[in-house]
Amino acid sequence: MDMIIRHLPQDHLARTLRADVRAGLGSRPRTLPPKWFYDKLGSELFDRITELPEYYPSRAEREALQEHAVHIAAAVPASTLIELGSGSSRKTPLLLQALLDTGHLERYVAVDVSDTALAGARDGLAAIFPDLEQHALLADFETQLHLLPRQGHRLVAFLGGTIGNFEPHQRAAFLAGVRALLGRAGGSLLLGTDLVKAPSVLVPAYDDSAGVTAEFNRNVLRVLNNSLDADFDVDAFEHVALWNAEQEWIEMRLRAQRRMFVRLPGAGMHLRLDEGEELRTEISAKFRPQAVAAELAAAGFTVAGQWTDPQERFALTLGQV
Ligand code: AVJ
Repeated sequence: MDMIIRHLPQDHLARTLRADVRAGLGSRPRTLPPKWFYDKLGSELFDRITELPEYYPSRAEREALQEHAVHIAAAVPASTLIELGSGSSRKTPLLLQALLDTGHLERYVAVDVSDTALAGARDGLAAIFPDLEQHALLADFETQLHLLPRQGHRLVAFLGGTIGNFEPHQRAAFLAGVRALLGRAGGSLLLGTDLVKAPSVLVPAYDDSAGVTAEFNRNVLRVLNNSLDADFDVDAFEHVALWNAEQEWIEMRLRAQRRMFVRLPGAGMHLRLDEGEELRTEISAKFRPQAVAAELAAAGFTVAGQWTDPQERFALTLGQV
């Protein structure tokens, strides 16, 4: 069995972090891209989030896969499954089993920015599928799609609703990038999207009563402290989750509870924050099924199917080239 973690352009992630922090914290509203949540602790906190009673998306997507993985597999003769933002790959076995059952699947490629998540996922999958050829790619799917493998009939899976972390213009660029990657050889994209629903369900999913999401949110400041030698007083920030009804996305923010001066030597900058000033750390867009299909079509995909969990909370949409 092949089990490789390729650390591609060695310092790519470090340079991207520095550039992201300079651009995001240096402009208004101040933002940080959500990909930097996922160091070892952040990945563990996210896994705990997926088990919270309020955080329904992971369970809803799992139910959708349980019911429909066979339908997806029947529509795609994939020999290579590439999963973007694979994290702990907890739901992947459902898809892998269905694809293996069709007799076409030869390999699985996990792509994530978290090396600890990749290593854990690889070991977990090897225990279930000892004969599966696995590859793990430590890479940023937003900027490094060109590193993905080119052999075989490729099914790119982008699950979990992670596409909701992109702003609309980033989303269009990303979908066009996947479309370009599949090129003339063709292939498919399976996209998981959380669906618009009542704010009374959405907001608690991002502001749980146990405070795990608050810790996850604040952890991004720890990542900056560790990677950029910054001196954020992590506990001086309050977790905020709100529903932006106009944009139809959840926003997570960190609100400074006092005035502060923060040094970020690794990014060559400092920051003055007023009391109450906020950093936007994540958007998590929620979708309408028709709009997902339209965005895939606009990026050059033919929509071959769309499935949801029984309660219609979460959608899986299959685009083909
Ligand atoms: C992993 C990006 C899908 O947006 O729901 C969970 C991350 N943030 N709780 C999401 C997250 C706060 C999650 N994704």
